[in-house]
This record gives sequence, structure tokens and C-alpha cells, in this order.
Amino acid sequence: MPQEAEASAQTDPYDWQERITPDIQEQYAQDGCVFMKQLLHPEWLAQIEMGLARVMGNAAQAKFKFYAEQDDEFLETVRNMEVTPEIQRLVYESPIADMIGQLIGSENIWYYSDEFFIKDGAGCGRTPWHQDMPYFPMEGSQVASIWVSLDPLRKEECLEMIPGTHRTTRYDGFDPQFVSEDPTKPYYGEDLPPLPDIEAERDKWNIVSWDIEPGDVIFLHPAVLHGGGPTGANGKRRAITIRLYGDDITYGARPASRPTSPYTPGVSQMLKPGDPLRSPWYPRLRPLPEHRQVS
Ligand SMILES: O=C(O)CCC(=O)C(=O)O
Repeated sequence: MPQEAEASAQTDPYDWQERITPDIQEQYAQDGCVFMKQLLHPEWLAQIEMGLARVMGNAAQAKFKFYAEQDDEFLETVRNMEVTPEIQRLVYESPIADMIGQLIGSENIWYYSDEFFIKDGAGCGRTPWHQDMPYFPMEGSQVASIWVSLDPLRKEECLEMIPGTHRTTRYDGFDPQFVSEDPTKPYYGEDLPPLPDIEAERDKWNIVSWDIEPGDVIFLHPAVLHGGGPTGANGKRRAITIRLYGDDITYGARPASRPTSPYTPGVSQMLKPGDPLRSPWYPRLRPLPEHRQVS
């Protein structure tokens, strides 16, 4: 996959308007993933650090333990924007919503979710391979996650992706309660095929990932097959994903047997398939609502 051309010495590296070019937009449409060096200013990384500190101080949404009580345990916690002012400021005030708007070609941008993956210690396990879309009650193409690591990572520890898989098969999700026994055990077990065991057959798949420095970002389409590397000897991999969407995203029903991720009670009662995805769960970020504007 082509990498972004090196920014010239004169270019402001954080000038996302210049750097999210039509080529990058096309790469995103084709591959569903784009790596960009040094796009997020250190001040926004500090904002994420502040949010994470509050999350770890327990003023946070529930934390899910992957591989609970085992050596490879790590934490995941979702939708902390609702309880963490620092994450709220990041989502509304940083250029992330504008970057994603330019990437997906939508002037209107809504928040879907934010999620921390906190691997704080050597030997934390893999985030299993999956697509996000089967868990999300949505359909459409104007959607992207920005994935940011607060720690430098080798490519083996980074987010891993299989480009183009947002345009091919849609698989069932994995079942978080059973990942240590079987990372392909279906979440719904209804209409979608189960995930293939990608980790067991890595050489059969076109897996991409990169060495990462804080400030580098990955834009990811939630329907791309992806998984998260384990921690190595340095033992720190604190990453956040922020998922936003644009105009063409509609409500897509998911089986009622299991909650969507995150759980958004009421959405399936208020919307029918094909309706624009509008709900108090998904606040509008752009244009910036009046109540968030500084006068
Ligand atoms: O960082 C990770 O380990 C997993 C990230 C992920 O699954 C996501 O961003 O959707």
C-alpha cells in the first residue's frame, strides 16, 4: 500500500487540510485504512493523556477485561466522552472531526463512539481480529475511526489491518467472553459467516501495520478486518479510537439477541432500517453546535 509522501521541510506537519489530499481520500476508499505520520499535534496527545488519567482514576465507563485474570489481560473501555470532559473536549474541539470530514467527504459529522485499548505492562494479549461494523447498528460508507497510540510501538504491536476487506465479506463478530478459548466464536451466530482464524494463518492474508510514534495516526474504516498487536518488552500500548460518521450513514438493524457495541438502548425503537442515523446517542460535531461555540 503506498505510504503518504514525505512532507517537505517547509510544510507544517500538522496542516491536515493540505495533507488529506484526493490521493489519501482515494486510498481510504480503496483500502479502508491510511497511515499518516505526525498528524495530531502534541497538545491533543496531552488532552488524551488527561482523559486517560481520569478513566484510570475510575471516573469512567465500565472497563472490560480481555483475558480476565490471565497473564495477557488488558482493558478496554468505550464511550468515555459521556463521562470524561477531557475526551469531550478532544472530540468537539480538536481537528479530528474536521480531518475525518475531509477524508470521507462529509461536511456534517456525528460522533459514534470512542474506545480506549489499555495494554499497560509487558505480555498483554492481542485484540482479536474482527470488523467493527457487525456490532454497529449502521450501514453506509462515510465513516472512519482515527486510531492513536500514546506510546511508540513496533509494527508487531501496532493496529493490524487487511486492506480492502471493507469491500468484501462481512463476518460475524467475535464473542468477547470467549476470546481466550476461541477468537472466532460468533457473537450473534445468526446470518453472517463466522470470522476466519486469521492469526492461525497469517501468511494467507495481506496484513499491514507500521512502526508508530505518538502523533502518527491511522484512519480505519470500521468494516476493515483488523486486530491489535500484543505488548512487547517495553510493555506500554495505550491507544484510543474515535469513530465518527457522515451524511450517508443510515440505521442498520442488528440481531436483537445481543447488544450492539456500545449498547445504545432505544435506537432500535426510534429508527427503522434506512433512516438517517440520528439519536441523542450520536451528537453532531460538525458544524459545531451552538452550545459548544466560544463567543
Ligand atoms: O488497538 C487495538 O488493540 C484494537 C483497536 C480496534 O479494534 C479498533 O480501533 O476498532
